[in-house]
Amino acid sequence: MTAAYEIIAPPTGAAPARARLATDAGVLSLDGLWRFAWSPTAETGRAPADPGEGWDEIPVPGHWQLYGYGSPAYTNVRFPFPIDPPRVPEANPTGEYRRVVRRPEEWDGGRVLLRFDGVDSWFEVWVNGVSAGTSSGSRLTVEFDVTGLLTGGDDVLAVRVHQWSFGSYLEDQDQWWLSGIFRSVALLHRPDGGIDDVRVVAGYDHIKGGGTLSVEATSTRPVRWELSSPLTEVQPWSAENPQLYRLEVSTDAETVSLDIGFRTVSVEGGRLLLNGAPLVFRGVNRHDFDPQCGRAVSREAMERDVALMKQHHINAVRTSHYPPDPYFLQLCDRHGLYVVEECDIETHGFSLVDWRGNPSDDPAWADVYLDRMRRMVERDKNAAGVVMWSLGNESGWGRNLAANARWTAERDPSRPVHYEGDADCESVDVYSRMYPGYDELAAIGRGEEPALADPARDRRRRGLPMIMCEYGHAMGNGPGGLAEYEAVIDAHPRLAGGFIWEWIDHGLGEKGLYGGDFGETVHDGSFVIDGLVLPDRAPSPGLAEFAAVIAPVRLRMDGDELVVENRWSFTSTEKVVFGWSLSADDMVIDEGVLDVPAVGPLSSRRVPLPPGPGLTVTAGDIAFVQRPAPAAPAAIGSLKPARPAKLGPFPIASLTLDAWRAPTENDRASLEERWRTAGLHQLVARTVEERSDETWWRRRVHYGPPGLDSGFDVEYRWAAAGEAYRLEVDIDRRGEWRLPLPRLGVALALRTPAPGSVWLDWLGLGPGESYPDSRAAVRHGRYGMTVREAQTPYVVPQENGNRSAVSRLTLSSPDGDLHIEGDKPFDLAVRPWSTTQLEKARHADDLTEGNLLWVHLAAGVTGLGSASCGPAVRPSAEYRAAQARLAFTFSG
Ligand code: IPT
Repeated sequence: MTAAYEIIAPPTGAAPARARLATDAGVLSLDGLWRFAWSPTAETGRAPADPGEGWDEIPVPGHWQLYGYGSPAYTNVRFPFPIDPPRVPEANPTGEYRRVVRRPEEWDGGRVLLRFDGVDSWFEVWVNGVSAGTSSGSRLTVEFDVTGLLTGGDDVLAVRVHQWSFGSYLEDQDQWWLSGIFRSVALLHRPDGGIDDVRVVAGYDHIKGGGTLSVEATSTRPVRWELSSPLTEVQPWSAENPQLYRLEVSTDAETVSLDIGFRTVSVEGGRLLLNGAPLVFRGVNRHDFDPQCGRAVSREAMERDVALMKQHHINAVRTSHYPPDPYFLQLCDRHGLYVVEECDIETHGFSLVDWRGNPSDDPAWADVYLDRMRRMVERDKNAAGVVMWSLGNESGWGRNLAANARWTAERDPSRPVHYEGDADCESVDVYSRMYPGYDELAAIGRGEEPALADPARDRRRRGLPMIMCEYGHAMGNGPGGLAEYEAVIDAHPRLAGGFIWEWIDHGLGEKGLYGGDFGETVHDGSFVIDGLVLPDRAPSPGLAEFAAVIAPVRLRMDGDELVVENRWSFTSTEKVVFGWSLSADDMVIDEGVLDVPAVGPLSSRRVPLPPGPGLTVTAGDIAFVQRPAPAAPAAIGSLKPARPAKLGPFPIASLTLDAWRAPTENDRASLEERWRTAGLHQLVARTVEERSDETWWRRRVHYGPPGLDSGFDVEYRWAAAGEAYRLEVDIDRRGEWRLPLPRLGVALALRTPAPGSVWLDWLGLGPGESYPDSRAAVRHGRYGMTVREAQTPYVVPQENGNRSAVSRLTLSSPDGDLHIEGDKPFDLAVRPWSTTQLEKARHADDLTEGNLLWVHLAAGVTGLGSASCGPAVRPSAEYRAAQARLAFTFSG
């Protein structure tokens, strides 16, 4: 038995795809509450003519799984059903939607279209029980002509949506499986002689200056158009200066308007250019996502995304892995973001069966492929921000994708075509890779990538610019190593930048639920939690790091000169205010404005620096550079051996060697196994000796893992110095250790009733967390926050909150203060829970505070890397010391 949703076919009854236009013709939103009935199988027993009285109600747009019908499920690559295309399981959850509509009386004559912007995954529409058509392509707009079906009175609109369909085989993106009418629905009046479609190509001639424009409109009546400025006067559009112009196109029946931007994208001499200048993506991959509403994202959420991206210097978005809500593209045009718009095609799960039966190369799927591409390109062809079309993601290669590339190049020669899976660049205009290592990226930058077998193809590919459509996997704590990527990009004009994977953690609900939390049997756990912002869009330290790495102005000190590098392609630094300040210890002693003559786009300039240590120079809130002053060493009185039971107001519960961390998700994919094999997580202590001499009370302890003869020899030396205490710790690695250590130092557990409320004040790098390969965003200064605030609430608890280059700190509780001063800068983490608690927790709310404050003082820590999908920690960011000495003064 074959169901309609198992027949591989483009929509039926659909009007031709066309551009999204603002119009003075009637538009009636059908968003709001609809009647709803859910069935676990496709046979719902509900008739399309049934108006659904007495049924439940559900919001449109929305996903039914988020309103208690069925449940969300997360898989990355694997299809959650057998690969048996185009067939899908009998258990095919189905939603019946009903709503009464009435054609507005003022909609005289003409036609009426019913528009759906997103329905997951296959649906049929009826008006008063008569079918208007069927459609799939979950993230693609479709319009049905319902003119003849509407009576002018109350008409029953019925939509039956099936969760699974043949289309699901093309929608295997790494995200939640969520169904239903999840984008807006509207009824549109199409007056006779109205304007059905407009296509604008607005270029910019950067040599002569001025715009070029071609406007094509589809109507049965004569068309006029008018631009808000003469072409000779228009300013070019770019992400740096997103200048838009209003274009009105009219007939005597309808006026539509478009906000257009003049820009020319080209590939010349192996480089990607915009208006003749280098186009370098400092971008992110963005899914439509909201923790409460899934892919039914509100306008506010989209506005927040764009505002956050702009604040963090991001200039580009790849709409992974489907066309976004159309409003998002309007925001990109308006606020300035370059968009690589991607088609709703991903057949990734076929990779697990060696791509057998991959729809991308099966002629039976050709029409459906082309229909998807066409619906994307036609809808968004006028968007200034869209600078490149992408055929889809992770769908292998085959003739249907090649045909889509051909069609697109013909339909829209103004934009290059991208698809990472076309590894030989047979049909695309840019070479694309995901998660390349640094060496591979540099080799491509130099044009030295391994040759293709076919010399002609090889020559062509070698002449193309290259982008990383995904890099810098932002899962959990990370990514580390972004500055190194940026340095490689900077060094090679062929490299047109890339897109971090990904923008937002897809954690659902308050708790940040991920794969498996809904009882799914097939799932990929927390692999869906890999964004630069947490699910509630709170920026993670990774976003701050990325912003600092890609900042459009870069400052460097070279002797007594400041080097100001302007990385904008079109904007000078004339509006940037440069400032300087001098601080001694933690006090600003002098500050002023630094006179930096305007630096033109893509150039740099040197200016003299004010002399002296403790210097900070800033370029607005875009960039900073520092020459920190060395911290003054603490004056210590004469020492007498002592064993403190208390430090300041805090009784000491324990003091131990600390060579472990709650593995990050990047550690899990790389170093964790080696660390565990070495037993770093379960060191056993044996006191070798305790004795006092004239100065110190000494305790020597051996720490070793069960079953191994390696370990650490540690000597703790305590002394009283007047009112203060001194602690010195010598750590020696014993035996064969060829591995980097998570950290090396000591952990102090201090008793206090409310450890999270303890106030932490420190002098060092901050205010955010930092690691050896993620410290571009932090600067030297004095910072204060509660211990609770010093934790980064990653959705999956893991190592976090390290503060580097700390020279001293104060912990304040209602009972008093404890000051800790290091002889040398150290790494600090202060937590209201132990490493073991952090390691065991699956969700943030598994972490509960007890009555211990954990103070981790380390000589060094290992960096983060991005091994969860990409390169491991670089050797330069590994902590490998064989010996360490730590020395602190504690005072109350
Ligand atoms: C890559 C996917 O394109 C992306 O959707 C996401 O799943 C990412 O991986 C990992 O989070 S594909 C992978 C084979 C590199």
